[in-house]
Amino acid sequence: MKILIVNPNSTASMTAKIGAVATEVAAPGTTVTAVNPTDSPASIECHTEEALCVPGLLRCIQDGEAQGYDAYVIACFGDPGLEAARELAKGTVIGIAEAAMHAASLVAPSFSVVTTLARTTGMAWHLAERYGMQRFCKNVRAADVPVLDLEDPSKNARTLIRDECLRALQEDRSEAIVLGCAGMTDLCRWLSAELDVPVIDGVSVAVKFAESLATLGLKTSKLGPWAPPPVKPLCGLARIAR
Ligand code: 2AL
Repeated sequence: MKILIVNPNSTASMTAKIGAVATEVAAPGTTVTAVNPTDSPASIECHTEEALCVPGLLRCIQDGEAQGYDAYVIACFGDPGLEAARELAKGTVIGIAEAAMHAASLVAPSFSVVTTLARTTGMAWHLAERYGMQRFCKNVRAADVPVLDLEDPSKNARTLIRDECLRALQEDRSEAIVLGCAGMTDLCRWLSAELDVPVIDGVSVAVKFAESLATLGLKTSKLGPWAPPPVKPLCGLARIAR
């Protein structure tokens, strides 16, 4: 089975980190490839950047279709372009926020999301609402760590995130932590040991959900809103096929 992970930001070091974690959790016989568009923002931490990453992300999905991938993971916590990607893909497409929130709801009565910058907390609340996860989500908290600081060991990001997770457990009284950025994927194991509660990394659970659904032969329904987009002239940025 072949799973394509698309990191929709253009930071190759983050893509490599995501690919390494995904490969570690994948079953024998599953090949995981992580890619990123080269024509998207270096990180995604506002609505504008989320919109700007989508054409490049959709090109990656189109390329994946041409290469016969069985399933896809969108590795950004805003789940940008998720439904558009489902229109283009035959296999399942899983966003890491939806995967992480659903997984958290299976292992704890409630969870807190710990994300990067405060301005992204509203975006995560919207997703919780969209996925019916609001009743499990006690809070969305920001560690005030810009996404690209996660790539720079001198920035002390892991301590800031750990401390925000501890505050979440004490103040929100939630029983699990959802990591609110794909760039936190490599911190999951360390944080789990530090906090002694379930810490959910959306990249890892999305890979396992994608793998499970593909194993069961489940694909994206093409009946209705996730049918392929109508064929019409597309120009400039809107050209998603190469
Ligand atoms: C993200 C993420 O997962 N990748 C990125 O560039 N921005 N999400 C976030 N809340 O900062």
